[in-house]
Amino acid sequence: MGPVMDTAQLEDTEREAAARLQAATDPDQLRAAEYETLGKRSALAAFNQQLGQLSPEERRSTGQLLNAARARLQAFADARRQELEAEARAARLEAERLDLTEVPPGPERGHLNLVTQTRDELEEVFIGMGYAVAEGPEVETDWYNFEALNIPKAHPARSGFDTLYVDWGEPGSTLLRAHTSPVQIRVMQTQKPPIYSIMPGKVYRKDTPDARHTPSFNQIEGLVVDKAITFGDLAGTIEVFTGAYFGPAIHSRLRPAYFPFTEPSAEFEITCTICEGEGCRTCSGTGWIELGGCGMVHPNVFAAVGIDPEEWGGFAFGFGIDRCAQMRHGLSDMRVLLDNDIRFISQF
Ligand code: 2NM
Repeated sequence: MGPVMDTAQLEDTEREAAARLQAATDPDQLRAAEYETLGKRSALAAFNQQLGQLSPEERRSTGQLLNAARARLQAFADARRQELEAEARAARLEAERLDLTEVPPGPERGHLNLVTQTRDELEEVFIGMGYAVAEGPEVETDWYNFEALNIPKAHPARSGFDTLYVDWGEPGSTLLRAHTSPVQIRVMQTQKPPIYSIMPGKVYRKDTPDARHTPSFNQIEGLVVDKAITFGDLAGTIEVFTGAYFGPAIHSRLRPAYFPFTEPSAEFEITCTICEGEGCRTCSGTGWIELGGCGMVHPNVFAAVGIDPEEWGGFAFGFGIDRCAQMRHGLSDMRVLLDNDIRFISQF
């Protein structure tokens, strides 16, 4: 007869096996620990091999003890596996997490370009006065850019000196718009009066860049078509817009001028924003700075778009967005607006 099994030793073995399983920190380690504690070469298996040396009664009761210990250890190992797999899954999710709402903080954050900010602010002023905002193509036809605007065939602007023509269709038929007035023509063709609209956008001229000119710049033109519109309405509109954008210290005045598309026509000046009217180098001591042009819509323009000039009247005006930004911020050289130099851009 062999030795009677030492149940205290079995308890120790079970405790050690449980500690070994608990010590595993990932599923691979757990598999190794299971092999060591429950496998063929484990201390537990060694107990099983001793069973054969026992009497039949002892074998039954000891066998039950061993089976119960094995079942508890296996259950413990299974629970530990679930725990470790859940931890591994949570760690992987955390590592792979992407925060799509993240916004880089502080000065690294981008913003709208100065010209866009200026355009948005000017649009707000006119929207506040009841105007709609219209847009149109930057590549235009001779008809929309010149003909419909009552600009004669012999006008110097129609020579290749000022206008950037595009190599498309008949020579001289297609061009980069030199003003946003073609959009006003398109609005009058497609909408019935009353019309209160502004047309902001890029325009192109064959200019060599210098401190005061860039070959592409931004313009806003405005158009009103309604009954009983007077020159006084035009002057009042320009005065209100000037004060709303530049501030209550800045006023406007009109000076007679000539444009083919308006009659009568005027250039408008505003109080010099540098000296507020005192007279300085920027305004050549006059206290005034020229900003744009305006006038009452010419009957020939109304005729081109099929609006009856006996029934409807209107005024139009135009000015540079870039020039507004220049005067608000004291820019001495317009070319900085196209340079894309981050040292300039990030100041606004
Ligand atoms: C200006 C100055 C004066 C103008 C006129 C028209 C139209 F389509 F009604 F004939 N559009 N824009 C106009 C008038 C533009 O810009 C300096």
